[in-house]
Amino acid sequence: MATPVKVYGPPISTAVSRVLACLLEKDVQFQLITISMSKGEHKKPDFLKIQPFGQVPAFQDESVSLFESRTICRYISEKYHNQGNKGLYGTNPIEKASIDQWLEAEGQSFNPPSSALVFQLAFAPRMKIKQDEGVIKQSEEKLAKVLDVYEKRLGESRYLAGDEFSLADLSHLPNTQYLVNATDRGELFTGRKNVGRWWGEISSRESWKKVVEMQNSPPPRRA
Ligand SMILES: N[C@@H](CCC(=O)N[C@@H](CS)C(=O)NCC(=O)O)C(=O)O
Repeated sequence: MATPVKVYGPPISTAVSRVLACLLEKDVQFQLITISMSKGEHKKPDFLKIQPFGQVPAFQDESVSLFESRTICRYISEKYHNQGNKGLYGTNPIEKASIDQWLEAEGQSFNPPSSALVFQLAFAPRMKIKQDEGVIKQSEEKLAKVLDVYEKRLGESRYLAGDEFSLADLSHLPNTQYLVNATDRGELFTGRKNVGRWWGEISSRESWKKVVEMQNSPPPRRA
């Protein structure tokens, strides 16, 4: 039996949960090694050897070490292309290019305003950090413009890169989960007909429901 791959980081991290969703879609055995960010474990020298920026996730597959969640997802999808959801990263160059295009849109256009809103609206209050109203307003305006583009696209095709669920859709799950369920800005998604329909479909996948369960379970106790 193959050695399970290792993912380092807490499932509540959006970048970690992206990788977990991909592993579950691809039916890849993994070991989750919880890193306590509140204790600063992600800045310790041993961790920096596998994630030099001191961020989560880090990932290991035998002798391979990787960081950057979207890169890790691409690697998992390519290496384990014959198992789990076989079309997750496309099956030919045109499908892959379309998935890459929307993955880039997620990373470059969707993620900056949505992760700023997740931090300001969901995490800052829990961390007793003062919210920045200027950042909230600006991010909400930027995200609304991105979602107008998505609304049009999702009126033409069922998923972002075409008619099948792909890595491009998966990559949007973590930030959207927080915005819809842990802030009062869910309307940005559910108030748009096609985006709301898409969110309903992608968030009810078994893989994502398992990730949300992991986020809601207390971290394992360590000796
Ligand atoms: N682009 C990176 C972002 C990683 C990232 O920002 N991780 C956050 C948690 S979601 C983190 O480690 N923050 C702590 C820090 O930057 O010190 C990825 O997708 O892996």
